Amino acid sequence: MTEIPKNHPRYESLVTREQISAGVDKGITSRQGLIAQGRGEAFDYLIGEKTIESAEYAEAVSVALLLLAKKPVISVNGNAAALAAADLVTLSKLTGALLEVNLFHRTDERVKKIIDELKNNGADVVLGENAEPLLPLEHERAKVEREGIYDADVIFVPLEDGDRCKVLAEMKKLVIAVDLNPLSRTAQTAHVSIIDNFKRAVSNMIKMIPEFKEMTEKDLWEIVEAYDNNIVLVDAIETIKENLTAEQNKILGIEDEKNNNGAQPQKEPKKRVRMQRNAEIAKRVMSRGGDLMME
Ligand code: PTJ
Repeated sequence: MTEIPKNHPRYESLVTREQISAGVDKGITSRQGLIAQGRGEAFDYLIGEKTIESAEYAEAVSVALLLLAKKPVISVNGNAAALAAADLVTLSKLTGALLEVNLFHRTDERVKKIIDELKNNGADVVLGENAEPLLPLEHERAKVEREGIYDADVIFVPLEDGDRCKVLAEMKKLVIAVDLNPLSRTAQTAHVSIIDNFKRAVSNMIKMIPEFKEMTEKDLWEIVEAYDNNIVLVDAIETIKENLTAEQNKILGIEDEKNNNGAQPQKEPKKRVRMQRNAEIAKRVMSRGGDLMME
């Protein structure tokens, strides 16, 4: 691995790149995973390389859902394993979710290596080796374990491809996806779309769990039912637009709203309003899945 100096302005991003590249060397990550990471990085750059408020909100709802689920499963691919194997194991232990390896560029060897990686990071059981083509898909992601993804009520899918996300949603499963691209089919098909860097997302979720575990089921359902995924998608796109406008203004020498008479920029209040609207539009996306889980 290339040594990245800690004071490099883009330290986190470069370390992540090294992790993915090391994943390829270990045979965990596919070469295509390098390209996927590049696309993710580009969107992370546009989003500001930080967890935006709406993403944090989606992460909180995801924690609530994983705790409420009867059979939650975390689907692990080559990129997720290279970036955050230890955190995925922690998330699984804290929520009771099963870990299952599910790959687009599937080889038995890579499945085995990812299972070993998760076990080396503390996992007891990892599904994936006995997968059968149970999903109506023409590619290898169709292969899932009956006891795992096939039977799950809530599935957490980092860096998904849009096809499987759609199929899982059609099977009435609740899908939580992490994808930095708010325009991707995955982000637009999932019930909860976390528009955040996968590493930040999982780490944030782990930190939230103790507080959520103190809550009653009723409180958790309230959080879930008040959620509207469209607001999260719109907010991510809005953030990108705002960031691009700020960059444009910088080049044109136009003063930022922030610098005008020291007043706060419009961004925060505007966002708050968008979030508050959320409660009013409650029970649209999530309540459908919620009802299913209550059956
Ligand atoms: O390990 P496999 O064989 O299952 O293959 C995994 C990849 C990721 C290669 C495969 O699923 C794939 O080709 O995915 P896509 O279609 O390139 O989609 C990946 C999505 O994840 C893109 O929309 C990226 O913007 C997004 N992405 C990439 N890196 C990150 C990310 N989102 C969050 N965090 C990241 N670190």
